[in-house]
Amino acid sequence: NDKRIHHLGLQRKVCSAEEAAQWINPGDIIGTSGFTGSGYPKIVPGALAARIKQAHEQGKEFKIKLLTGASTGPELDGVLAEVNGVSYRTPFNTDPKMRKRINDGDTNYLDMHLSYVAPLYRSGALGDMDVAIIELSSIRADGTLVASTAVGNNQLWLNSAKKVILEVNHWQRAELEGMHDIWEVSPTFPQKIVPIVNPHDRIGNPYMTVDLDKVVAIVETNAPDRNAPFSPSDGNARAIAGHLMEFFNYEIKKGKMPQQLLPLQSGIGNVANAVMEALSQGHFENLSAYTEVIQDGMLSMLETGKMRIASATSFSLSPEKAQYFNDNIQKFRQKIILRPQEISNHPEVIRRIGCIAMNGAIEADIFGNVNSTHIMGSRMMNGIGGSGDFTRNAYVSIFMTPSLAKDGNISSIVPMVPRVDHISQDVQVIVTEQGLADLRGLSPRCRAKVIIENCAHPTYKPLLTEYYKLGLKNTPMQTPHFLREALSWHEKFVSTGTMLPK
Ligand code: 0RQ
Repeated sequence: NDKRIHHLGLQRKVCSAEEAAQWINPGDIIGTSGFTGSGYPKIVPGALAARIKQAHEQGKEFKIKLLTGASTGPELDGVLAEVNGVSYRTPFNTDPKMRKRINDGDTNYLDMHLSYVAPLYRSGALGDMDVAIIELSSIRADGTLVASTAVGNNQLWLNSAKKVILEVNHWQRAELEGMHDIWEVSPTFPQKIVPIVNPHDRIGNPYMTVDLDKVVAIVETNAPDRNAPFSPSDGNARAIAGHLMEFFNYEIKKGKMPQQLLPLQSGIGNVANAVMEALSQGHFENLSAYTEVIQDGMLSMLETGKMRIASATSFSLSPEKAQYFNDNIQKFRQKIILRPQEISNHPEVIRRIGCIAMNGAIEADIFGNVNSTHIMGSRMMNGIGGSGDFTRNAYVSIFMTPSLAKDGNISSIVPMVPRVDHISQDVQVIVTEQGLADLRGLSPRCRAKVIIENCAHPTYKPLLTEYYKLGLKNTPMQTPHFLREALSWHEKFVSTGTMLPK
């Protein structure tokens, strides 16, 4: 009685996941829904993985190219990585099995800004899509489609693919209908202005469209989103959140930010969630978010009224909060807008509305260059995700990281980062549990002093100061470095397991 497919013609396309997966051929470019563990297809990828496994056992080649919104879950990236079924993956991944394939060289991975996926696809650089697999919460009587908990690149994939497979997921609430805002940029230049001035502005339709003749299969599922639990916020995360609250209060006092702050963008993870918790307990009112993902902390603030509106492209919730959202969706329907990722992360809008960007970093160097993606310069962690979309264009760009990693054997503040994802010109504030460095307006030499003084752990502070002095002695120029030692901390960690001297 939970009928979700209201279009008579499409009802006749319902089949099993195994039948649906037969439409996919070796070498196909597949575009799926899914963004940070939400809204990805749950069962057709498993059936495809079984086919790939069988083909490999018979000595046949079978790999596909996989384009998504962002990270998905074990039932998509996980199962396909397990059978070594993906030759090319873009734009973002957090699945451990897929990460291993990427780092082992089995899967070519293009890590890129999430707002750039659609423009790059339209340019032809990513090839022509063969099959789209899109999770929905329902199909309306007129054949238009209601997305589930992620919008991502869905509409573009639906427009572009030669064949479309739909997964209608009964675990997703039918009441998601009305929460999406689907608006497409013009495919040619000059593009239309994106008419969003406030996070609450709705500019498009609540449904997606598809050429019904392209729909080859529809599968019904009842499976939860991945929804990884958060690690409870620890002392470091709370200290980072505390420094940030102080910073916001100071900006308000100076009259540089309004009492309700500016629209927040917040990355994923333990620290981001602790910041949301701190905001929910603080004195701020009427907050808003123009962000990529809605996490637990934001949902709580929307419920208590601390936050009035959140615009994003998907959810990234713990299992408990996801269940809570499903059980109480009426409370949230008017307060959440889910947009295509090209719009949720659009530089034009981010600049116009003046976001506060808050993202995690793996490490930063003493001049404020940030590495978000590669461990020790080579091993891919996740990818840049949307952090660059927001960082370059926000009103203020903040990076957060504990000052130590791996039991203190790694300093997150280093002489030189072996990988730059966010150049120093884009990085305005760095905050660790030790303190906050407001780098706005500072030259490299001044940045180095503030970062070492405010952000480095006491264990590494003297070593960083020593390095900086060596730099001043050897190359007393705009950006003093001592090249022979610039990456020696990383080299030492790789060969001895610690950045600390003996
Ligand atoms: O390793 O998993 O082996 O334990 O890196 O570190 O401290 O748990 O931090 O979960 O906040 O992730 C940058 C990866 C931080 C994330 C990054 C090791 C550490 C651990 C994770 P283990 P933590 P977080 C919106 C914006 C890019 C995308 C983005 C990220 C693991 O924030 O992916 O911002 N950002 N998107 O031990 C070596 C160091 C280290 C280190 C930490 N200095 N050296 N290893 N680690 N610091 C969302 C989307 O775009 C979708």
